[in-house]
Amino acid sequence: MKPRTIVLIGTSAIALAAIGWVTGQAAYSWLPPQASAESKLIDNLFSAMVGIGTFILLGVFLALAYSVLFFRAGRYDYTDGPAMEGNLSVEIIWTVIPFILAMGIAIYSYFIYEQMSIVGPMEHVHGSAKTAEQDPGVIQVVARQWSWEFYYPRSGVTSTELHLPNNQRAKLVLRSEDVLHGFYVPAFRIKQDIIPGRAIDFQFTPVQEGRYRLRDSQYSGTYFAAMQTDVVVESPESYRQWLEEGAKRTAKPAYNQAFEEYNRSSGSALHAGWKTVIPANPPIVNYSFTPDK
Ligand SMILES: [Cu+2]
Repeated sequence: MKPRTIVLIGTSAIALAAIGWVTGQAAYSWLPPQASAESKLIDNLFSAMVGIGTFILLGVFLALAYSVLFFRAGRYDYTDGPAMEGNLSVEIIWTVIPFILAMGIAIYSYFIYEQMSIVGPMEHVHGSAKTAEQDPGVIQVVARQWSWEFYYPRSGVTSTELHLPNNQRAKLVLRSEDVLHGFYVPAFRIKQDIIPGRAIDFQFTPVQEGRYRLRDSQYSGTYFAAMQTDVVVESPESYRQWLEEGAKRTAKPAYNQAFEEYNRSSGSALHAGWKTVIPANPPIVNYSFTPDK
């Protein structure tokens, strides 16, 4: 290879690496606030992958542009290009580099997976979940078509809004009474599918006080989009007060968008007569989530 080509490739690689790094840094701002310890880890991985992706994308575009600009056929040249049967060094390069990149991303992801101390699939469903069920400090979560219910065993409080103390490990046991649902909080960058008939142990650490949206990440039927609520992360002191206050409140049926919409629509004259899943009755709780907070 001519020294000029080597210099050209070298400088463009450095320039692309710089652009990749800058884009990777910018990627942090594309995501919701980092409200959990897990979100910081995930964002680092996301940023690294955006940076590598940018480097590869621009590298390919640059190679294409360079070839089109400097190696295109003359105006009236309709001959075929030289037949190329393969080039071992080029093939080794374009095999080894992606291999190293893929291995690097895989190892880094596993490293983050470990740091998030996600429990393994079998332990997840059988081992610790059993113990978590008996632990009064663990919040019991029940998903139904189409509502979330949270039960705090130690205080006996029930709510359709999830409250958590800041900077403390949140321990939940997730259950579904009907179909697959997904416990998904974008601000925490965590998602856990909930399987009917299984108690799934789930943990994470909120690190920023605030109100964040919990959505159902599974298509669990007609009103799955209405299966949303808020996660409120507050100081341990106001969390304690919230529980204390809750234990004194009379439990009553919670606000439930799916239930309301279904009853409103089933009253209307326009009825296609299609069979549909009737929403579960709103849970009877001390605290009810309302969307306008
Ligand atoms: Cu659902």
